[in-house]
Amino acid sequence: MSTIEKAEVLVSSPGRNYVTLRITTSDGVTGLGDATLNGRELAVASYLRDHVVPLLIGRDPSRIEDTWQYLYRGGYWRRGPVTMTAIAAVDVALWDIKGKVAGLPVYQLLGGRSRDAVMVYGHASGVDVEELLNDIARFQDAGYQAIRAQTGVPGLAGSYGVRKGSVYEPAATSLPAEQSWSTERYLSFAPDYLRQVRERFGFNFHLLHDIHHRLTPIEAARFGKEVEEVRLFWMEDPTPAENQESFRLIRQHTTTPIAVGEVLNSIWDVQQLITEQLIDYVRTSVSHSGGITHLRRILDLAALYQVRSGSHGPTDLSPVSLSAATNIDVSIPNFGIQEYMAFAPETLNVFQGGPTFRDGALYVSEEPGLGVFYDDRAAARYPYDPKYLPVARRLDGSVHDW
Ligand code: EZ4
Ligand code: CO
Repeated sequence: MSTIEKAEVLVSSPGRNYVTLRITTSDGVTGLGDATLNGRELAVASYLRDHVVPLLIGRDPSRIEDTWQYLYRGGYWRRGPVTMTAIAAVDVALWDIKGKVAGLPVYQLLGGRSRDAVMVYGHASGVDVEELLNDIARFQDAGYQAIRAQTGVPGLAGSYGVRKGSVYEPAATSLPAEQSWSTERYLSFAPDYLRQVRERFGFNFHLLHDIHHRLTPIEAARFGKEVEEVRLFWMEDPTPAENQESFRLIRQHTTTPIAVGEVLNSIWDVQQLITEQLIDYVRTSVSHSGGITHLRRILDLAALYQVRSGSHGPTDLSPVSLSAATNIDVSIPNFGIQEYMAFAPETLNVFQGGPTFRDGALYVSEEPGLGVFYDDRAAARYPYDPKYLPVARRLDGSVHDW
């Protein structure tokens, strides 16, 4: 029997910080898992190194479900981003190994293809509306069929989702940067700029918008109602989702579709959102929600309630995660859309292979497993560089959801 011989936790910063788990079997097969948790990287690295790797040595790498249950139930302390990201890294690495052993890409092990292309959405942004409109034109020229639009709110310092230069990275400072927030200013500005986007570019593409947990349920209801004429593909994270039932209030007021889940980690975190049909897209990701094994379970539950996938996929999820996500996206019946941001060139020096982007879509790798290779020599040039996500404060100085 083949056994797990080695599990290495690799921390590097090629363009941004990544934590990667590499499992090697006694037959010399390696598998990669992404363990990156933006701004809290070393907590997951320690969880793996100190508490998970010792349990993996000598185990049968083919027993993916059993290993998942062993780490989840066996840890006693359940759920949460650190635990679920660590379990995800192990799970994804074992799927990678299983694919390589079988000589098949992972999607073949998940039932094969349901579609040829994986529609993605890109992030258009600008410090003001004019810059945003120019950016949307650029994304359309690059072939995107779905575009997320974010811009700065006049009078507020710093904005969520506005790119500086060619790469968007909100975790950019050695201590958390502070941004300001005013719900009143946002609500009187955002519906109007989304209307301007439709006036300029029409309705022949999918338009998305991320509220990033900033509104109360009744404010989100008002926003959703006001933008109905804009026909958003979705409004994302309209309100924090710890209280799943609060989405009922939003639903009672608006037909604007809702996407939630990038900060959630388990099927129980989205259970009520799904079973009560309070959302339209679930954004739990392969790396922050327990890996391929658990995300598939979430998406199967979602399919029963006509909730579709919309996996989180910014660059703080590594190319290993993007490959795993794409393998799920091509295979499931209830695929919705995949978030996608181009990686920095340094990232692609270290993580080689994975899906390819063409005409607004991702095409899955046909290599056995996930098809991503981690280049240790290249990684050695990019040591870990601690960075934090910003915090948001209201105009009276109190802390708001970032
Ligand atoms: O802010 O992943 O929809 N995408 C997002 C992301 C998150 C980052 C935080 O690390 O909301 O841009
Ligand atoms: Co988001």
